[in-house]
Amino acid sequence: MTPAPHEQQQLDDLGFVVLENLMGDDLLTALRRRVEELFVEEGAQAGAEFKQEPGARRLANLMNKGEVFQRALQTPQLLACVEAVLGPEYKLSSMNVRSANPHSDAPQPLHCDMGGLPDERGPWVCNSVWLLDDFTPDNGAIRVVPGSHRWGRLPQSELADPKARHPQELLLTAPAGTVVVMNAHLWHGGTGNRTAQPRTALHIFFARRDKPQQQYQKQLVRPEVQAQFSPPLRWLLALDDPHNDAVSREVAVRSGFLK
Ligand SMILES: O=C(O)CCC(=O)C(=O)O
Repeated sequence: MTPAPHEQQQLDDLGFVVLENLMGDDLLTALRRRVEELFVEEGAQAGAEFKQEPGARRLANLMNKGEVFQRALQTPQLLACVEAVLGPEYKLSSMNVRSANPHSDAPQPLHCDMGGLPDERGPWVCNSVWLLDDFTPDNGAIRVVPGSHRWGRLPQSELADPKARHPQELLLTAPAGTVVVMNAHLWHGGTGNRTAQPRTALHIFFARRDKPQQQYQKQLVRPEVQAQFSPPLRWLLALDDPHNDAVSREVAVRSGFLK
């Protein structure tokens, strides 16, 4: 499968594409239910395998935590867009939830994921933001600076205040069920949630296969869960890839996630 020509063009020119109603009602309902269950089950530990953030609830390591996440990862239109950004040699880097708390005013700074610029082979990170709630002008929708994935510069080295409004930024508002796929060298960040309700998104994050995973899946996903994965899922998680073992283990140790 390949993206429609207008989707490909948006990914190339703007750095993102908005896929409305990609989830369908069943998947949206199942994702919401499982995410809320996990927040209850994990309590204060939620997100601890990766990071916790003031002003937002987080979950991490979701390939370990339910079949519904496996289903989301294997959505053909998603993978077609990821391949359009990274080429055919890509893999899952991490799968997390970020839920901006009610009345959490502070925006995230504009950033590129993994703090990285494209290298001589091109882009190496691609993110997808799964809207589990409507994203509205007030509830912490994600902002993006269209075209910035091509600038070859990082916001933290260019901007006096990466948290401030950028003159070219666009706020991505869309209904729950939408998936935004972006070249993750695009300058982006969550905004403040000025409403009384949380604003929840699932992030399915991909890397080019030569780069490290943000979360080393082979170490994080329990062996009994891995044993049930189909060959395409094993490929997506790079479970049988010695190069991934070398690069992702090293990063996991350096970050303190693996001793
Ligand atoms: O969920 C969001 O609003 C975007 C979060 C994001 O860009 C990040 O945590 O790196």
